[in-house]
Amino acid sequence: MDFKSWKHVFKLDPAKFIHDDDLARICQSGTDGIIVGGSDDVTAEGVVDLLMRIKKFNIAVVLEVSTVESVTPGYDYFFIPTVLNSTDTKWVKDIHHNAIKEFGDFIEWQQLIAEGYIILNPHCKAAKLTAANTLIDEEDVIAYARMAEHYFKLPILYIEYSGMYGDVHLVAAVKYELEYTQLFYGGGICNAQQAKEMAQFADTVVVGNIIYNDLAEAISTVKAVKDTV
Ligand code: 1GP
Repeated sequence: MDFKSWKHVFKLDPAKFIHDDDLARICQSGTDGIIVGGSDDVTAEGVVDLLMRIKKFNIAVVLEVSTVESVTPGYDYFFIPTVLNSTDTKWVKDIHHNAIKEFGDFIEWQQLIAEGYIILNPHCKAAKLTAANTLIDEEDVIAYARMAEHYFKLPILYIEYSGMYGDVHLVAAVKYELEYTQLFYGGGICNAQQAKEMAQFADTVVVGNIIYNDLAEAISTVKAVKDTV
């Protein structure tokens, strides 16, 4: 169940419909875990409903928290994004501060895992929502990676290209900087070949939207990642 060994995960959006049969195929695909997360229309009902359906399968499940209201018990971990290239401190630490102020006495700290995000697709919803500065070059990204590894000592650094296949050279350059911090890559993976390419460098490959567009291609990414050494 330890996320540190995860090579492949699927990210399911609680605001999107997934048929029971398709969910079963995802959960039984051999993937290492399921992340429940999305930035739009995330409601407590949507999150609970999806969690209950995933819980029928023997698979680790994580809530990637986008709104405090959607937090419910039952997850193996809660991944908490802090957007390193956001220009608004709200998305770096203010929402976090408010939540801890309100719920700090009840938090199971060992279940909380901080994720440093670098959002690099300017057109994705997360970039707009968090006012991410995506006009950054490789040097900037490397500096964020060093900040994550050496300064904040974050357990996870997440290179996020949501909806767009990213720059594999950049992912390779970031990986070169990281030892303790686990590198997640997510964005635009539509087939096994792309999954394999990113798996050469990312510790953990995240596959999202293709689940809803082409389930067979989505499933094919599991073996592609697992076979990459
Ligand atoms: C989104 O990184 C994930 O947060 C996955 O991206 O939906 O583009 O696969 P895609």
